[in-house]
Amino acid sequence: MKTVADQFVETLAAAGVKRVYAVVGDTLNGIADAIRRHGSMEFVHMRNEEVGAFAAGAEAHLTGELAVCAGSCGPGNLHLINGLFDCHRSRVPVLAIAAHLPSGEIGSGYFQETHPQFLFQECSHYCELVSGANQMPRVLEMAIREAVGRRGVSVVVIPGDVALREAADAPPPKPAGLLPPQPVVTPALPDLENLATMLNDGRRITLLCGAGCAGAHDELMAVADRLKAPIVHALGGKEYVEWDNPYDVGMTGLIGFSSGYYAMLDCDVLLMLGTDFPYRQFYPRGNGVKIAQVDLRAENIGRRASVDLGLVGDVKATLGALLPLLTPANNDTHLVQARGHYAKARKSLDELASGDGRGVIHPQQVAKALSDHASQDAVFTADVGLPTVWSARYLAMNGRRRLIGSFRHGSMANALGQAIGAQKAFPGRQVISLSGDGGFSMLMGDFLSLVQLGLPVKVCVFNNGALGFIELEQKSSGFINFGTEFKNPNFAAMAEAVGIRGIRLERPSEVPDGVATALAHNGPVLIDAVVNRQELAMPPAVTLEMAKGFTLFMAKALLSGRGDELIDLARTNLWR
Ligand SMILES: Cc1ncc(C[n+]2csc(CCOP(=O)(O)OP(=O)(O)O)c2C)c(N)n1
Ligand SMILES: [Mg+2]
Repeated sequence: MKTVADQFVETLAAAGVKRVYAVVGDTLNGIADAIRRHGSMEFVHMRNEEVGAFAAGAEAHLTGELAVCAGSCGPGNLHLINGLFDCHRSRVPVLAIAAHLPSGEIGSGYFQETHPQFLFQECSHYCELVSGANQMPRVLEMAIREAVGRRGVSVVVIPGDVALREAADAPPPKPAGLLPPQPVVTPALPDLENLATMLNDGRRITLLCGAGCAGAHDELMAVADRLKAPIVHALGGKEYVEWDNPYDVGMTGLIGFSSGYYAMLDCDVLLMLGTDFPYRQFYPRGNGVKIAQVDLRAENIGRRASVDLGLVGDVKATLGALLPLLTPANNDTHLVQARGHYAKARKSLDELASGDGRGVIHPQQVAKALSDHASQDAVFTADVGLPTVWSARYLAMNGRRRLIGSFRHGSMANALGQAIGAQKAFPGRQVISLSGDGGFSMLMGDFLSLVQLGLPVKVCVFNNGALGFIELEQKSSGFINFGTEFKNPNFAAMAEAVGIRGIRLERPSEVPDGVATALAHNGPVLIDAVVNRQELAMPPAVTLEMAKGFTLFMAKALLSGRGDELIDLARTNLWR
């Protein structure tokens, strides 16, 4: 007898799904067994469903194709939620299978009862309960189309017993109808002409580029050249924009650097391309600065900064159509200034990574060493917290390397799961997780999956013994550091104990060889990089508020007998 679960798996296969990241159990057993019997799809046995959702998200991010994760009823699928929020906000196509209670028990306060259709509502485009065999094929097909077409999460909630019923007689899914290709969206000519007029009238034009610039590198270079415009990027745009780019002036935002920050403020026209960069304080305000924005999603336009012109279109097609309407700029002063500023900012950042740590390893040195030694098509994943800062500033992109993080949802503990998904999707590529000690230990169970699944992921733990990013936050807002310290094990020894090569770095002189050896190792590795806890990752501009906060923090630290922390802070940051 063909079951609903069999039909479910056949549809997934027709949509090109190659694996399902999941923790099996009770109400999910039927679907898991159908996957086993179908034979064309891998059931990736995770330790925690949340990690499975991060893994599916990374796979979808890298391939652009549908990826799938699953959890059993109640707590099993609840664990998916945080990872799914990340997938949804990063706009990657992921289908979650939320197995549900036996259908006859729904609403009775049964063991493990939750209401997934409500719980997953906010982190999905589409979330429906399958209540009968005849309903399943259409629900699953609609879920797939929404996830892929609207780029985000769909959730199919399916009671365990419904999955085991006899399948309804439905035509087999047709891949071309299941996965219609994405349209190419170009604004109407009069709107492009308005944009061209604004840009042709500008003298100091800056481009702010985000993840929507994927695939538009050539067009971006041509427009920047025509306008002699510096290019600032948001973190989501880094992997698509930064490389082979003579107009690049770095990143803006809290974790960016000064040249990006000033190129944004010091322009008369800002053109935002495929970016939803959220920090409003970094946008130019007043003084006659004009802002234009191009985005595929109308709802993104004007929601961060008030725009003078908003166009709905994809960046590549829009820039291609815009280019012939632009007159070449005859003055490159703004670009030259911004580039000069960038060279200085880059030099001082590189100096911080030089390895002259006088006893302590500065995390910048480790990040730069990873970038220097990684293969040319490496996939990097970065944990939220300071590892994201080091990744933004020190990982060199080249058009083939990829960088994934939790850049919109901002969840800790993303990097290991994303590395698992990246390595599953690309077994032959080098995958490097830049993990915080907080992030790594938060979902450490799936470190064991590297052995179980045979994945040669390189995990670099930035072991600063603290929730470092939060310590910086606390300092700059006048709080004394509190609730942030870790009593960590020797992570390298721990790795060895579970069958993974461990390399511990305690001195700056050990970093280059240690990183090179780790990356050359033919299997999973953990680098336990014991880095400076008191590292001051300076934002591009220190506001009066931050300066006040910092002064208050210093006063409080002195008064509460924690002057030694201040000495450490000064010793490791000022006297380098
Ligand atoms: C799940 C979750 N909990 C809490 C936070 C708030 N938060 C952001 S960064 C951070 C510290 C991260 O510490 P760690 O992983 O050790 O990295 P570090 O900044 O020390 O390098 C915290 C607690 C979050 N973003 N996500
Ligand atoms: Mg830490």
